[in-house]
Amino acid sequence: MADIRHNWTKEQIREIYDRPLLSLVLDAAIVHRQHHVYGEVQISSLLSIKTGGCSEDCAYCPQAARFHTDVKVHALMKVDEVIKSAENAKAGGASRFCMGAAWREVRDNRDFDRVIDMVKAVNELDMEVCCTLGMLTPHQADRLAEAGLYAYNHNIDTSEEHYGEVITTRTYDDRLNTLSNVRKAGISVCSGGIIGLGEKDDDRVGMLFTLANLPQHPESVPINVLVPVAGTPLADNNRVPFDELVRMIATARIVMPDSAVRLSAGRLELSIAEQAMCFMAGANSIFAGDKLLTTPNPEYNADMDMFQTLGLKPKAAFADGQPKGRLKKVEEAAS
Ligand code: SAM
Ligand code: DTB
Ligand code: SF4
Repeated sequence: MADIRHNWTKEQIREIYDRPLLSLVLDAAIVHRQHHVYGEVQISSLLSIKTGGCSEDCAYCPQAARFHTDVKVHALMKVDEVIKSAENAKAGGASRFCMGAAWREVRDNRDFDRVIDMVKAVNELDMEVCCTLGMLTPHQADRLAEAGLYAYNHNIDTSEEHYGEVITTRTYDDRLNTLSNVRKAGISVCSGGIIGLGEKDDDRVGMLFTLANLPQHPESVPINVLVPVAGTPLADNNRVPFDELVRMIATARIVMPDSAVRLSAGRLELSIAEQAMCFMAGANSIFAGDKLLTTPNPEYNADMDMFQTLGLKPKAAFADGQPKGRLKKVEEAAS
């Protein structure tokens, strides 16, 4: 088994990232096989519970109010609509249900109370409940944990150095602070980023450096390929060549051996052969269903055909040893 390390240097990560592609994939596949059930893939389903009109300026995002995109603003959904959607996702084989809101941060108001009700209701369905709602205070993280939230997604997106080129309305430290609040509340952490934002290879390495040196690795690391959306500042960015995605996934797998590495946004542009290489390089989680938050994703049946072809199988909910309900609160765990 590979050591779980939190003292990676950028040079060590860069050396891995630069290995000849097939050697890198083989190295990652070995780590993957030692730390995970090879061929088992976690399936998450996404639902945008509050869409568009966001006050932030994330240059990639179709939901930022300041960019003129085709996204229609939609207020927070009703609890029963969300339950129906979660039931459909479960019937389709998803073990995790992730609810996303186009918010800069959570506010302590009736909308948050309603999200808490959604979390409780989806938890009752015996699915792993996940949310991505923007920045959280310690108290808000605690309320979510009490309601049965299993995981919280909050991406650092890129390196600390490149962050200001992409987002100016919040800082890298704001992101890290929320991740720390989530961790302390005993919620499983999901954090990764996007490639194709105009970053250099060193920024990709820098992003993995930040994640891999957190006091505890995120349980889940989504690697998104930019979905360029008309009206956003990054709409005309060059497409990321698939070998660079494979490199990123393989490097994430090697530096965070126990984490689930999620092949996230951007799958619609990848062939089955290209996705197969990502799975071989250590990806063991996907978003399934024909929509991400606002952009399209492969059809569910097409994904199941791909699973059949590649000999992959969906992972059951709560199969990684984390029981339903919150992880031990950090201060409790330490005492
Ligand atoms: N507003 C919350 C936040 O920013 O944390 C939650 C929703 S936000 C849409 C969730 C994540 O989606 C972002 O952190 C970003 O990594 C990803 N994302 C947004 N737009 C994207 C795009 N066009 N392509 C790829 N990933 C994208
Ligand atoms: C993540 O890392 N990727 C998902 C999820 N976490 C919330 C979001 C991808 C969004 C892609 C653009 C869209 O559909 O709006
Ligand atoms: Fe808002 Fe999240 Fe989109 Fe940024 S990524 S504009 S915070 S919805």
